[in-house]
Amino acid sequence: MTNELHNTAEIKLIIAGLDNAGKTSFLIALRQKYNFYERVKILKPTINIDYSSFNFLNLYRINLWDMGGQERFRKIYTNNPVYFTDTNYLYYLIDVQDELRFEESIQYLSDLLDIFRSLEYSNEIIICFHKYDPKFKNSEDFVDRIEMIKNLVLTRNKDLQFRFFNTSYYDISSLSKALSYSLNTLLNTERINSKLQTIVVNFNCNYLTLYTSDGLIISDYYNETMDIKDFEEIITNKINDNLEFFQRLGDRNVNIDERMTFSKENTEYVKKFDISIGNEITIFYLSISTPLRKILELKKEVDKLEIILESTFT
Ligand SMILES: Nc1nc2c(ncn2[C@@H]2O[C@H](COP(=O)(O)OP(=O)(O)O)[C@@H](O)[C@H]2O)c(=O)[nH]1
Ligand SMILES: [Mg+2]
Repeated sequence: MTNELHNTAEIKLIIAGLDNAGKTSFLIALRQKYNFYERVKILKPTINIDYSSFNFLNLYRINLWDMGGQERFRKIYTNNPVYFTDTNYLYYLIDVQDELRFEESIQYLSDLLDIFRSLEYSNEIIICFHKYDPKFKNSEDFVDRIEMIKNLVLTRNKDLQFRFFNTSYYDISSLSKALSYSLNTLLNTERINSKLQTIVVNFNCNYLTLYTSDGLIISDYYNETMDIKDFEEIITNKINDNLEFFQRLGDRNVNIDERMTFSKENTEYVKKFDISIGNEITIFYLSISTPLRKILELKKEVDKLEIILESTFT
């Protein structure tokens, strides 16, 4: 007998890359941010694969496989494609600070891609240019390195699809953005995204983010002028501020589910949704910034999201 009321879909994500690329720290940072502590264990130290798994929205079990990148282990994986079967997404980390090992890293990637070809993997391969720390943000040298590797990977693998992210352990939102990308695709969030798209267009939004009380971004939009630096300064701070605000209300047993702030140029609107998923209530927040003052219309549109969230996740 099982007391589970619903099935949990299994999702398998593999994080690969050379030793020292930052795989373990990438996962540790995500675990810290999202409390992914639930089940972390080292599988057979002889093959050096770290495995961790966690529940997402009570609906999915996300299994993260950290494939240790030392040469002696790499041979074991590449000779045993079974480790890679049923992978939903492959993440490959390249240390952008370690120019001396680019060639080796591209070679290992190429070995892995051959395996994924043979397994008929058809999703995008997610390449993270990792250790792109905030202090290198304006470095032309780094931009050039990344452009060079991108071109190489794309021209040598025209039969495969890629998605590139710049990530750094010192920029936690860069890590969650990279992770959210695959999860969003796997979670079937099209209806949510198309509703949000309508809101963005109708209200000419500066930005819009849908996230959980763990700070996991489910869906987001930023207008063209928003760069990575703005993202950090504006969005991350806003999310933290909103989460704190609603947390404080909750601590005082005050039941308010929206927040509105006006500045000279913009209206900021945040709405909290309590959605019952499985046996538990999951809290979502939708934050919107718009130059318009059409408050009633905005609320009306946002309210419609509740039923879409319910039908997507239950
Ligand atoms: N500067 C910088 N160092 C990092 C970053 N991520 C990891 N590191 C460091 O890189 C080293 C290797 O990291 P680790 O996660 O053990 O790599 P793994 O061998 O791929 O698992 C450690 O000293 C980390 O502290 C990053 O984004 N920026
Ligand atoms: Mg490691």
